[in-house]
Amino acid sequence: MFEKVLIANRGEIALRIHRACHEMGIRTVAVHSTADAQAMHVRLADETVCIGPPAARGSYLNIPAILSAATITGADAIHPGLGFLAENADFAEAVEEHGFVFIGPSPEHIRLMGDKVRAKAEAARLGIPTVPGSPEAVRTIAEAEAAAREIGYPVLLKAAAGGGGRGMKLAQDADELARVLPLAQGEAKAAFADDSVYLERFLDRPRHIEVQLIGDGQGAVIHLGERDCSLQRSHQKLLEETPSPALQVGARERVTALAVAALQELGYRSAGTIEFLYQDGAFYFIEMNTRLQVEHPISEMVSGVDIVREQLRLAAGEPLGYRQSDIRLCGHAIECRINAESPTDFRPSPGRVSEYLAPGGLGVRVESALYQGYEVSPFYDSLVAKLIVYGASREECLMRLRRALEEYVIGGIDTTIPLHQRLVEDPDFRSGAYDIHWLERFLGHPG
Ligand code: MV4
Repeated sequence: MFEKVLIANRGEIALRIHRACHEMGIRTVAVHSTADAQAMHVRLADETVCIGPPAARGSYLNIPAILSAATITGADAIHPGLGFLAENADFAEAVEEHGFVFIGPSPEHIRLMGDKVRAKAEAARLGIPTVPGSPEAVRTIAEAEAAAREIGYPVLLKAAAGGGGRGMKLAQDADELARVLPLAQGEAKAAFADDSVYLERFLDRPRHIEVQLIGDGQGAVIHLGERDCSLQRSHQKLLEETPSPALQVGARERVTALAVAALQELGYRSAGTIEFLYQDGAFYFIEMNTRLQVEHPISEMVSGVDIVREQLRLAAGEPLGYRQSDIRLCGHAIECRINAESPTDFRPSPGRVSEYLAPGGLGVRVESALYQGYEVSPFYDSLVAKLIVYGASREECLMRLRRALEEYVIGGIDTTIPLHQRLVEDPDFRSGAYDIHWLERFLGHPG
């Protein structure tokens, strides 16, 4: 096993990785920007290296600075966390070329899944159903219209280099398609330096269901069930739960079996997630994430598997060592993302945390790097805490969630806690009857 791991991240996820390392007797190196000198991930680590200025481009995205920090501290391996460099295949390659282990999948798998057109073709080849669409990027209006006639309107234009929903455009008919194609290409070019866009049939009220997978790159792959991530606003997830209240046992078995078989065929190593849209009883592949995800703790709560420990073990070359039948998915878990934002208009709310009291008790887990006196920086993502609650049933989980939200005190900044409190009282949410558009309507009817 590794002796020393450099954690190329910040905030709650850097703490999460530090904790997994220390439980395994691995020493940690924190890297940080000048804005994060007082951050919790820096305070807990065994060694720290300042790698640059507050703006992430010069620090958490600064590949030479991170590799230098690994060299001077004598780290064996680098964990990228999530966001920042976690799905940058060039970074994974550079880490390996410099003689460190990259704690994640192979650079080839990261690169494959980063190209949404290639990823979709690969998914289809691996037997995963995909949304009907253009098999390749469309360049001209004539090409786009021909593809749309095959698919049927309405169609959605998506950036090939994109993901996460940025730059998507909807077209109801050929006229609208001709109008939005250049807009979509322009936005794709600006956001991803690649103007390739492709078309898909538009699904009007799907749920977002994703399957958590772990492979050892030696043929063994297991799943930890699905997560329902349909509660989103502007492609930012607000709350996730597992199991999905929308899936019957048969549908769950179908989608997890498909996902496991695909990653076996790929020879995938490390943790990964396959995302699906689910509508009218059918699943459609949309993307694969080749990283640890923000919402991974809910899968840990129902499975008992420490996903970060598994990433570390597998990166060190250990085999998985257990089978699907050794995993029992039990109970229900919900994660609330708590952002330093106004709960009404979502404007960022950086500043000093004047008071901090985290909830506790049976079935309650808090993943956060906050402490009393900490200054929430305006430079980074506004996620400041994740409240994860476990219950034997969804009912029990909701009771406990309401109680934990009521206990949580974060003073001095605005947070989205009041929004979550409103959500847990809503009859639609409580019944589990929501799709990806439900939250926007809920937010449109305050109080
Ligand atoms: C779609 C879709 C409807 N039809 N594809 C948004 C993020 C990206 N990963 C895929 N996304 C979507 N793709 C087809 N063919 C609707 C969305 C979508 C969405 C998906 C998951 C969760 C929230 C969403 C919010 C708006 C749109």
